[in-house]
Amino acid sequence: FSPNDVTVVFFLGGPGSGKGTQSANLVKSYGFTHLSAGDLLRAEQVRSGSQYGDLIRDYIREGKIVPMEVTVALLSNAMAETLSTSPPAAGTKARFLIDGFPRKLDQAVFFEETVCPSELVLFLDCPESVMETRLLKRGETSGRDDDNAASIRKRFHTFVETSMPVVEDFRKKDKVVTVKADLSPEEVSRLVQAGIEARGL
Ligand code: UP5
Ligand code: MG
Repeated sequence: FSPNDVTVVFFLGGPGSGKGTQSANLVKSYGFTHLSAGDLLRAEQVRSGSQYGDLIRDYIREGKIVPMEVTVALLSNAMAETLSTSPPAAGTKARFLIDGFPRKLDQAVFFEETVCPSELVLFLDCPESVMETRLLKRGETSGRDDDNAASIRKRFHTFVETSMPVVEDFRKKDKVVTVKADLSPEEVSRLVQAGIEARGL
């Protein structure tokens, strides 16, 4: 597909900041197609015949970032699939909310050069203590391999060291809308919507 056919918004924020929760609202209110890089990786991990299953499981449990060739292929395939099954009306673009990607500077560059430049970056800003409480609670029932104290610590470390520089880089380009995320889901949702509308999306 051509970059001219799509609008891409990156949705970033630490582990447990609420990206998945808020994405559901944005799909309803703004007609985005939600693509969570983590969800796509978890689906690929359990897909029978995948050559990447073991690799993805190990990376996720260690809170490390899966090599970008895998993630970018999953994302661009999902975008192509959406465009072919439900093409946008003539004269309009398909809108994609890409949740949890890019997590490393070179991934941002690679995606924007080979797939499509982003229009906007939404960043959920949340203290680690709040995210930790949420993830430990979710871990009681989520079944996610990385919702345990040891993996959570590693995810936070990777986020600070490797993923925040992506946000800072987009900030320099004035592409980032930062939203305070340690509020109720409803309050965060209102702030996210206000941020999106202020940017005319
Ligand atoms: N919750 C949400 N909002 C709340 C609120 N306002 N108040 C109170 N509670 C709130 O929320 C987390 C929990 O908090 C839920 O129980 C929710 O009800 C509650 P959620 O909306 O799921 O937050 P989210 O930010 O989506 O958290 P998630 O755990 O999905 O974030 P991660 O970024 O850690 O996970 P992701 O799935 O994106 O990635 C997992 C791993 O995959 C990475 O660590 C990495 O190993 C790998 N990965 C890559 O390698 N490359 C990629 O590009 C992407 C992922
Ligand atoms: Mg998520």
